[in-house]
Order: sequence, then C-alpha cells, then structure tokens
Amino acid sequence: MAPVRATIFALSSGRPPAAIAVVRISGPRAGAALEALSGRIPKPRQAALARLRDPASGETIDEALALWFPGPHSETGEDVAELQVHGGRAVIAAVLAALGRIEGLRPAEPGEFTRRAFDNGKLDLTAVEGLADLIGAETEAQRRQAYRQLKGLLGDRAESWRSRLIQALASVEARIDFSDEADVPEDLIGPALDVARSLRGEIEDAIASAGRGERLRDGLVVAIAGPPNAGKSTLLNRIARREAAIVSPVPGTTRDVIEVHLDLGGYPVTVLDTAGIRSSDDPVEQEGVRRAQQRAAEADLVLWVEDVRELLRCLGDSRGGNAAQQFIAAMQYRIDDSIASGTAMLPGTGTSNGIKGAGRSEAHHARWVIANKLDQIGQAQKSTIEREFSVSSNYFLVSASTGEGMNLVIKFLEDFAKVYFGTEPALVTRERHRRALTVATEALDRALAERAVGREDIIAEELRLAAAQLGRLTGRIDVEDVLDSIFRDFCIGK
Ligand SMILES: Nc1nc2c(ncn2[C@@H]2O[C@H](COP(=O)(O)OP(=O)(O)OP(=O)(O)O)[C@@H](O)[C@H]2O)c(=O)[nH]1
Ligand SMILES: [Mg+2]
Repeated sequence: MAPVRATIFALSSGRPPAAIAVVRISGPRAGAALEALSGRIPKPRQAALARLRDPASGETIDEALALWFPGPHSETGEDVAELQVHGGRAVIAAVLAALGRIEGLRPAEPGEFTRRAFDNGKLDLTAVEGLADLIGAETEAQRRQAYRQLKGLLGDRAESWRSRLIQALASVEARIDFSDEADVPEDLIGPALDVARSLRGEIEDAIASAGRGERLRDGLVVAIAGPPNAGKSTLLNRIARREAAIVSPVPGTTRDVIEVHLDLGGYPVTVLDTAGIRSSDDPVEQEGVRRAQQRAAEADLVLWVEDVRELLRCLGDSRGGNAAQQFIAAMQYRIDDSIASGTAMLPGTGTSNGIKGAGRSEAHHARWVIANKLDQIGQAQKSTIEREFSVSSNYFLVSASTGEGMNLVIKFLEDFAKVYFGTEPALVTRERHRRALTVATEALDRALAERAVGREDIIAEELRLAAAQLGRLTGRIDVEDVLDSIFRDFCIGK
C-alpha cells in the first residue's frame, strides 16, 4: 500500500500585501484542516464565507472565502481546500502558522501542487511545462504558445503517435510470435512499417517547429553596438521609453552590457546596450568592449549605430561608382570585423580580411545600420544620404534624441520579430521535446531500413524504442530523471 501522503499548504497568490491572498491546502487532511480553521466544510465547489480561527487559541484571524474541492475532481486530484483571505502579511502569516500546527500538515515545496497533479494523471509532462511557461509568460505570443501546450497541443499529439506505434508494434510482435501458424497473415510487417513511415513524417514536421518554439520562450536578442559616443544608449532609452542607460557626451560612458526586456508587438525582445567599440588602454573599458563584442556576436540582430556625419564623410571619400552600395558592403564587413576583433575600422582604411570565421556564423545574424544624430545635418545633406542609400533596406536615418525616424525603426523591429517567431503555433517548445522526438525518428529510420532485410525482431525493438521516447515526452514512462529539473522551474504554491 502506498504511504499516506502529507497534506501540503502554501500561499498560492503573489507577493503581499495585496487585496486578497489565496492559500491552498491539498491532501487527505485538507478537509480536516478546513474544519479546524473555520468550523465547517462548505458545499463542494461553492464559495462560502468562513470565519477563520486559530485552532489553538480560538482567536479569530480573519474573515475569508472558503472553497472545497473533494478529490479526484480537483486541481491536484486530491482533496483541495482554498482560502481567500485578506492579503496582508500578518494575516497570511497567521493563517499559515495555524495550518502548520495542524497534525499531518506541512508547507508545500516548490512545484509540489503541480507535481501531485502530474502524479495523479491530471496533467502530462508537456502540460506541466506549458503551465510553467504560462506562469512565466510576459508577452501575448508567449502566453498563447504556453496555453496551447498546457491544453495538450503537444501531449495529445505525442499520445496519439504513441498509440499508433504501439498498434504497429503489436502486429509485428504477432508476426514474430505466431510465424509458424497458418492463419497469421504474411504481410503484417509491411502495413506496420507504413505506419512508421507516416509517423516519421509527422514527427519530423513537429521538430521543424522546434526552433520557433524555443525562441519564443527565450526571446529575440537585439544588440546595439557601434563606435563610442554614436548615441547607442540614447537609442536604447528611446526604444525602451525610459532612461535605462546613462547618456553622456563623454565617449566610453557605457561599460557593462545593459539589458532591457520589452514586449514588441506581443513578442518578447531583449535589447542590449553595449560599450562603444574602440581600442583602449583602460582595462575596464577593454573588458566592456570584449563583452560588447561577445554579446553582439551572439545576438539575433545587431543595430550598428553610427554618427550620420560619419556616413557623409565616407560618401565624400568614395570615388564615383555605386557609392552607397559599396558603403553598405564595407559597413557590413566592418561590423563583422569589429564584433569579431574589437577594432572598429573605418571603411576604406581597414583591412577587411581581418578575423574571419572564429566560430561565428554570419548567415543568421542580421545587421542594420542606424545613422544617428540626423538633427545635426542640413536638409541638403539629408537628401543626399536618402538618395544614395535608398537602395538599401538595412539602414535607418534617425535622431535618437529628438525621436525623428524612430517609429520606422520600431515598426521594422516588430516586423522582424513577427517573421523571426513565425505565426504558426509551434508544437515543440523545449530542447527536451526536440531530443525525445529526434531519438524517436532515428529509431523509426532504423526500423524502416530493415524493410528490405526484414529482421522482424529488430523492427520490433526499434518501434518499441520510438514508442518509449514518446512516452518519456508526456511522462507516461521512465522520467524520474527529468522530473526534478522540470518542477524546479516552479515556485512555492504552484
Ligand atoms: N544631437 C544629437 N545628439 C545625440 C543624439 N543621440 C545621442 N546624442 C548625444 O551624443 C552623446 C553620446 O550619447 P550616448 O547615447 O551616451 O552615446 P553612446 O553611443 O552610448 O556612447 P558610449 O556609451 O560612450 O559608447 C550624448 O551627449 C547624447 O546626448 C542625437 O540624435 N542627436
Ligand atoms: Mg552608451
């Protein structure tokens, strides 16, 4: 017989003080605890007014709303009581202290309510992860993805894949077990492998969405980089709509990387402001530059900020031909070089064959040039720049301090995020999912490769392996090793 589980309790609502606080109790003694505190148990699933008393002293603690959810039709599958009390620190402390004095009750550990829901089959593992993501969701797109996962977008699919696989496996096993008997049809293997092949295709499609799903959890990273004093911090403040970074006329103001988390059009975006990239003898500034380069190299998009007068100077320097295109090409090179090596070289002056490779893949880093301090040049110069650069969509003419041109930058950032995250809901949102599905498809591949040879025992073994991976995905089988890491994401009371 399984040991009787402790009855757990915790504050499940947010940080006090607040108007209301929710205390949850789950386990076999939840009803007894409710009775000890309020004198009675309300009708199931109906809110009732309850005067809470300290069972030891009899003193009234607070007037609350009490709810009673007898198991198994409750959040955790156990008996659950919920108290909505006034959300002051002392009220909460008194209620928790009173509960702690009741025999058989103890405070819940982080994620323990959800863990019990999982153990009692109320949620599969992908739904547990969806719940963690839903609680953590900061933007609309994250919320949507997490909610779909909580509601079984991936879990249900994995379960249906697994049951189809198990059926296919059963026919292969039948073929093995009864191969001598006359009335077992010969062609059990062919149809089973057909199922395996179509499952393989479906799983492959799901894996293809993995990048998008994981990115939406992590957010898009945009790094602002460029030479000192170009207005990077001013640009960050403008995008963030607050004074997140210190702005000053002294070159080399920003040293550490400053991070701002934003919701852009419903998508999670982290914008980084970095130290101006230049050679310096100051070890602190050197370290700042090193960090700037590193973060820019890892970013999904780099906004390279230049003083617009620098652009004009470079245009003046170039001799004929397609000046703007040459400039943009040189600029892209220069950005890559500065990010990789730390020496911001001017186009035309630098050896552009500087550090290549060095572990960076250039293809997936987008770079935009932000020509800043537009307010410092005249209308004629502005027209020159606009004419020369109209060929390129990767440059923006702005004044970070007056805000001119910034709406366009923000709109493009939103569009970039939209494309980056995609509009189709992603099925696979974590590396754990991707790994399990990849191992499953590899097993299916090995099974399919046996079609020609026809070793039935190997086919059966590989189908079993694939089914087991799908079972691990939903937590149906053999997942003790991943449970702790998943529930660690939760806080107390969840
Ligand atoms: N006129 C004008 N001045 C600007 C503009 N943007 C920034 N500045 C000024 O340029 C100076 C440098 O701005 P910052 O935002 O600190 O530049 P930064 O690139 O972060 O500089 P470092 O952190 O030192 O690398 C400040 O005096 C800003 O007020 C602009 O659009 N127009
Ligand atoms: Mg700065």
